[in-house]
Amino acid sequence: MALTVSEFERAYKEEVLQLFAESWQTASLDQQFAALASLVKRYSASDWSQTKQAVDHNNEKQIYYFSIEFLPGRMLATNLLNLGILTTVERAFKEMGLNFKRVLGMEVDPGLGNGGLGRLASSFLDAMASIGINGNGNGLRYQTGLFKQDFLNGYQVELPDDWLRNGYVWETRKIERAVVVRFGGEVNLLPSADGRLLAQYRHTENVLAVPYDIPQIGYRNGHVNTMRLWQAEPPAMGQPLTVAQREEISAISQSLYPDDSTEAGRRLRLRQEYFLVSAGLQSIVRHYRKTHQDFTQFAQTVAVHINDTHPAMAIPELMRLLLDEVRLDWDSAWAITVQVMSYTNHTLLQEALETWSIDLFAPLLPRIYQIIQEIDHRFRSAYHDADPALIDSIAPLGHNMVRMAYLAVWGSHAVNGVAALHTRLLEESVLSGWYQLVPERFSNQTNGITLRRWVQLANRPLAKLLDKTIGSDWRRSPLAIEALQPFADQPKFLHKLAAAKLKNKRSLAAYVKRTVGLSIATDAMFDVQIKRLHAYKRQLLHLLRIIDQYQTLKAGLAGGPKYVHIFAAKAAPGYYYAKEIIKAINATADLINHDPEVNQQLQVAFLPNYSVSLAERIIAAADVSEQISLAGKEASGTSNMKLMATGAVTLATMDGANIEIYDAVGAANMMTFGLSSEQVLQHQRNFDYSARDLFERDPRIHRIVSALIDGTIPGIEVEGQDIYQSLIQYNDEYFVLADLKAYLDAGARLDELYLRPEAWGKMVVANLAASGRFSSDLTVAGYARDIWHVTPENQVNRH
Ligand code: 26V
Repeated sequence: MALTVSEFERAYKEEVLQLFAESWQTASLDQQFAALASLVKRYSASDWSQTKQAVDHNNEKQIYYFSIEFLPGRMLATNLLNLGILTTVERAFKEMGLNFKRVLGMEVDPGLGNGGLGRLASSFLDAMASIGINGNGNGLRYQTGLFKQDFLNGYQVELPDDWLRNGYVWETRKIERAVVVRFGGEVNLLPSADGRLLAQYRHTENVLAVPYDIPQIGYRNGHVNTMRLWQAEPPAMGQPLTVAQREEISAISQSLYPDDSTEAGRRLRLRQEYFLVSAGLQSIVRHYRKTHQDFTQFAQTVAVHINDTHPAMAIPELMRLLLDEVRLDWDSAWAITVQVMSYTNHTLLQEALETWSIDLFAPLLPRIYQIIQEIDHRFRSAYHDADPALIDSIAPLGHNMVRMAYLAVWGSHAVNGVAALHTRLLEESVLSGWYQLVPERFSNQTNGITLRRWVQLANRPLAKLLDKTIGSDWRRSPLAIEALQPFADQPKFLHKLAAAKLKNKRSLAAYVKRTVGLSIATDAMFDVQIKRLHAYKRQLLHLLRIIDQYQTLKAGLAGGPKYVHIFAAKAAPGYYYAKEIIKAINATADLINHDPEVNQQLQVAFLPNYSVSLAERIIAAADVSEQISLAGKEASGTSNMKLMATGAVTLATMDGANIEIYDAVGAANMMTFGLSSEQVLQHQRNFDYSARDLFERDPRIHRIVSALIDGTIPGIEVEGQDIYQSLIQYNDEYFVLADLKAYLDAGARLDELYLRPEAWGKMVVANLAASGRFSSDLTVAGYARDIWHVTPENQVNRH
């Protein structure tokens, strides 16, 4: 939009006055934020309304991205950038003598997700708006988000995230769009006048689903989509409810599950999933009916994307609506459902694949269960001449369970994995039976990231340098950054690049000092591992390398660059082992940071409360990106992409999207090591891996691992012992010791390169130049073409 600095200043001052009866000079930072955000919302309102009108008027297809998690991050800077008024507003704030950065910092960072899956959902919403697709988010408005993490004596403590305390400026409550979601009770199928059975519900628990809409502003294209979050409330009318009944209802949107794996509270989780799905689909069907007489156009105008299996009940729920409310026959309803639905799988880990026991499922969702039985029955009959053992092993119902992934594949016309290796492994293992049956449904759509957030906003020194060096096309066309490649050989440019990195390191160092009181050396290599804490992600492997570095320094064998190891990671509250690793890292950090014999060379900072906004601070400052999961376990990873896009060099196993980064940058510009997924599989099949052998035979490994139990690291008597046992006694499930030697060697090679600034700079440039392909704009363009069958208004191409 067009806006001059003085126009904006006038509007802003008036906004402060109107909202708070306060002059702009005396407004608090909170008030400054609220006024600016409310102006931005106003600026986007007409585009928002016009986008919605155009969709209906032209009967355009809409994508609904169903996800139990979203991690949007702070939205003010993004919205200003996407409206095209960021620099205008910055200038105005400067002129008024106000601190723009601090105002941005006043915004809450909604933690409505756990990690990569939720962040991906939000990056897709940004991308859909930005390439001009009508794509809406459908999620839950959790009252409390993911816990806030703090450390007490090195242990993780969890604090509630009361993110709505001061209201959420971007949302609008739409009570007139509320729908009722029903649970439990009984269903009777009664004969009706049309000769078909009519589902009659009795004694159901009725929950009011109230939508809150948030605008999702496209990048400088006037396109504004909607993220809709549902809140569960007791209905205003009907039977009076007891306090306990009301609480059971509110509990549905009360809090985000901090772990997808715990047994506790499974019923509540199932209620959350159905609530999300039923509310979303009811509102889609209701909206469609406003402009259509029949359902012949439904699949041409609606696509529902199922983000992991959590919303897979969208399949039977749409069937329910089409059968019971629209009164279509089964075959028509099923044909529409399959055309509408598509499903992304996000994990190969068996323990994370969702199943529901029928004992739990059937009483809670009786009609949905009936429909799933029918789906299962018809699936089995459709393949009656196929191998019965195969069909039995992949049917939606089996072993007294509803198997959500299988239901999702059968009810969708498209299924995808999130990186090339992940998709291949899905086809070969987790979903191999399905791949045999319906191979044409499978495709790969490698994940992507919102480069605008991570580079344009979170790395201003780099963004400025890019503008000066190759012009500003890269801001709109992600692949335009390839023009940077020739500068890999220009020492002057490399010098500027290093200066930009140093600036980011200084900002991060100031933050580290402020928050954990540690002064980190900004002339050190910043070696970063940021992601959820999971055994398979192997933060432990990183810790063992730090112990090795410590022991080397203590032995008086210096050499190598200065290091600052930076961690950020939350552990699920019930994940005991992950919490022990956190304690072990914190204890090691304490030891190292306080030892004057080593702390000039080596430091370790574990920053509490990893979140989107903390990631924005860390990533810009990173030199090395640790992506060291056991091969075959990390579906994709996305911090790997964010870090390479900011010029960090990746130290990685051949896992997930690391492989695609490797393909993009070439062997010379990334450091890979370790077992391949095939080798891991082979060891698992042959039972020929012995961690104890490695420990006993390799003196270096022996020395490193022993530090966990011999008192070297004070304060981890219990944790050190447990971790040691997991490696030696229980034979190291995640092959940490198997990869340790290769990891140390790869690290040493990286050290040598770091000590040669020109060689390092060259690698950095190669990474930056190759980063464009990981834009989620391109990823989403792939979904649009292969899965949703829509054409973006703004053309973006991957190749
Ligand atoms: C994994 C595990 C592992 C063991 C115990 C419990 C548990 C629960 C959930 C999960 C993963 C759930 C799905 C998920 O978040 N997948 C992540 O999706 C990202 C976006 O596609 C992808 O980059 C990550 O590699 C993938 O882990």
